[in-house]
Amino acid sequence: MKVVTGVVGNDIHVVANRLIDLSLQARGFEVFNLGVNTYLEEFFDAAVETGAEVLLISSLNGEAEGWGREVKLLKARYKNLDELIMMIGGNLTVGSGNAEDIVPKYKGYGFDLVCHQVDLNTGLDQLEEFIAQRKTQ
Ligand code: B12
Repeated sequence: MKVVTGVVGNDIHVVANRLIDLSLQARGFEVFNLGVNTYLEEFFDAAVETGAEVLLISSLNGEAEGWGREVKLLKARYKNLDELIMMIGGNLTVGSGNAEDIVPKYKGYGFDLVCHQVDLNTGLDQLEEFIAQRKTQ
């Protein structure tokens, strides 16, 4: 299964991005890693170009909260992305914040899976469960 990943916006925190790339590969995914400083348009362009089934976005400095609001509007401009599984994780707000508030907000932005300050492997387990459930539907 193909996954496009990267760190959204003007965010240069690269360590988790490298770990995500390696961990996805270890789980058998084909990874297209756009790295840090990636804009939303670039994610959607890459999803179309590669035919990816999953878009996995990281945000570590918290600026995804700004970008997130544009997700639905932008995605609607692309054809054939209705089935794209949308996942986001890292530090999803600036400063402190709790998952009870943050998760519904990002689901409203159009993400299927939201992992605020969740360990990477726990998040990737959730992704695999989500994919398995979708296959049975
Ligand atoms: C190293 C670091 C830097 C380095 C980055 C070097 C580099 N090129 O990577 C430098 C010094 C450059 C830096 C700069 C800044 N940083 Co900094 N940085 C850190 C620090 C100390 C460690 C980050 C790291 O690499 N951790 C190791 C990795 C493995 O862990 P992680 O990033 O947390 O990722 C884990 C999880 O989040 C998860 N994960 C990540 N993405 C995803 C996605 C999914 C889907 C899932 C499931 C899980 C997942 O997986 C990882 C493993 O479990 C953190 C504080 C900390 N202790 O975490 C601050 C921190 C991330 N930085 C912060 C800030 C504010 C900045 C600056 C804005 C500071 C400034 N005023 O200039 C700038 C931002 C610049 C920019 N344009 O982005 C804040 C962000 C706070 C927020 N969100 O509100 C933090 C949390 C520090 C703090 N407590 O204030 N930083």
